[in-house]
Amino acid sequence: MLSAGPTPNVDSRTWSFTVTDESGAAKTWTWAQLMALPQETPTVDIHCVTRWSKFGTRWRGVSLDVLLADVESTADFAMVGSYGGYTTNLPVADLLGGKAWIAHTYDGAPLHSEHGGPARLLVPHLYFWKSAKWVRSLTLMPTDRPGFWEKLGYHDLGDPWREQRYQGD
Ligand SMILES: Nc1nc2c(c(=O)[nH]1)N[C@H]1C(S)=C(S)[C@@H](COP(=O)(O)O)O[C@H]1N2
Ligand SMILES: [Mo]
Repeated sequence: MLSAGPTPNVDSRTWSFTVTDESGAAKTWTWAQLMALPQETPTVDIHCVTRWSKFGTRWRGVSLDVLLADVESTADFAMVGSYGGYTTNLPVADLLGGKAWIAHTYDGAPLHSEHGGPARLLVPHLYFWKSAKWVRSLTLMPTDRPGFWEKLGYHDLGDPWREQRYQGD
């Protein structure tokens, strides 16, 4: 399970990322605006639900702490959306506190389109299906709703240390 559909052709010149809060207020960043924000270079281990892990992967991107700093919200959940239609849900608490990034660089090079370029969500402490490739939006939600794989039975949180692969794990 790598991509649920074809690789969408997303150009950084037209790419944007929008956060919408539970009142419907939206904030959008263009590529240039994303690049002008403080950047971080996390080195992290990633875990796919199909049991592979990759250790010490090197990324560069913007922390969700930065992107959500000025967003007025008390919502506990988020739905992340991608170019191409993929969605995945996760608790806001798992996006904050230095645990999640909008990543645009992998191993020192621009993120390859197959791996979500120009930018993807990176949430390494959860199973990798939460790390939406070709990321485009984040919608804050007072109550949890299932995303693409979650509707098909995958777990709403997906903690690899608790082996939360499927609903009920
Ligand atoms: N937009 C989108 N993001 C996605 C997926 C997808 O199908 N579409 N698959 C997920 C799954 S199941 C995995 S394991 C990883 C794979 O990332 P990779 O192709 O960079 O290895 O992307 C995740 N993000
Ligand atoms: Mo996966």
